[in-house]
Amino acid sequence: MPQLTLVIGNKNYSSWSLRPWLAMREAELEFEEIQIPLYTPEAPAQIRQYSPSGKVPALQHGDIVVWDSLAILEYLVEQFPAVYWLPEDSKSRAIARSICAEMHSGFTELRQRMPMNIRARYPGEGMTPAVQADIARITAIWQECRQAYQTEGDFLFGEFTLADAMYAPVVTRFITYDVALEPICQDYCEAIVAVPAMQEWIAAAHAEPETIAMYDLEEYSQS
Ligand SMILES: N[C@@H](CCC(=O)N[C@@H](CS)C(=O)NCC(=O)O)C(=O)O
Repeated sequence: MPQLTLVIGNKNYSSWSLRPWLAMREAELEFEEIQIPLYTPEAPAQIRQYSPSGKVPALQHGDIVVWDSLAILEYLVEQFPAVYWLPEDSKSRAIARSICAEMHSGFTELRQRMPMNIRARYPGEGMTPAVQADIARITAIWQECRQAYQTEGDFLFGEFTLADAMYAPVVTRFITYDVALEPICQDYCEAIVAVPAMQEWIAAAHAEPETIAMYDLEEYSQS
């Protein structure tokens, strides 16, 4: 089996990197990790060594390179069919794929105004009517899924799937910006944070020395 290598950015800031990393960890795949601190003078050239788009994440599998988080997840589903990546029945799979795609292409206001910054706490920052609308849609998705699958486990479709990996960075944003949630969504956030691989990523984010000034609001910084 060819070697798997995932190229990622800073664990504190790189939400797109977290998604495939978490999915691969939960799937118990063995992989090497290459980490490139983002937005340094050297970063663009370093990233282009691995990723034609100049963005992370990128996955190397032998002589195959896949870039862009959603393409990486699709590739993993194809290459490792024994892993429980998605719910089994067609209707649930259709919903799971749709909400993964909706995350990938949408929620731009939330992503821009509440960037992932795991070790920071910025209560109330970033909230606008458009962000509120993104949050309302995300929490509607979560509520619908949790209500439908709550007897099967703690995640969106009961067992952990790619949908949970896609929404995990939203969970960290809700913590950083102290977004008030209904209990059902709060419980879901707690379930995501409790995933051992998520704990590992969060601890690594706290241990990283690098900072990215545009994502750190000095007045609230705890460091
Ligand atoms: N659509 C891409 C987005 C990738 C992306 O924007 N990655 C950011 C880090 S989270 C990046 O590489 N930024 C570095 C840069 O733009 O120079 C995906 O889903 O992977």
